[in-house]
Amino acid sequence: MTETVELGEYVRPLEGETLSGDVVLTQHEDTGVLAAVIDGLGHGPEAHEVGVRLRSALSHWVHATACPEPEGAMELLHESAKGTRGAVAAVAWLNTASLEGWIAGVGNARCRIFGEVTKTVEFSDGVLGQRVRSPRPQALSLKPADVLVLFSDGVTGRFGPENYPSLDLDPASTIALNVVRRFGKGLDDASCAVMRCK
Ligand SMILES: [Mn+2]
Repeated sequence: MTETVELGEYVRPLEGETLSGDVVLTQHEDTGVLAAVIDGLGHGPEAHEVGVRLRSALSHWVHATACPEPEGAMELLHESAKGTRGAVAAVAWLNTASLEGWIAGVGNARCRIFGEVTKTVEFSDGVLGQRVRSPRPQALSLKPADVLVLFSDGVTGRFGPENYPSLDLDPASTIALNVVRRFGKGLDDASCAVMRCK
């Protein structure tokens, strides 16, 4: 089967930590692909534990759900984060045949789409497991060669195509690595998940 969407991810823990509070998920399913960046509050092992818990819940959910919807994803993450220190997250789902899907998130994780124009999606304030305003998911409609990037607040929000001219030439895993290496702040866990349409 020819993949129409390539996935990539990269996580760099805060310097001095071996475990990252940022945890990333990229997953192929029969009808589409899911990518998520989950940022457990704080740093180190406890934050990592929250991130892993939410990643696991999201991974099982998307595998078991015929038609994943953003409300379901955010509700699942919120419920799964209860009793933990909390997290923020950005999630994207894309149907691999139509290149349509959605983006949803809570808190300061972000989404940027590089295509004919560069578009940034930000999410409303909140903490999964504690308080979440009704997320306003956004519809996603991509074209071949578009690149969608999810990243945590450990990555500076300011980079644009001019800062990464070879972005549309690189494989998804290289894009994720470069976004963290070039635009990571260094004072926080930093992570990136990438969907690259072919
Ligand atoms: Mn962070």
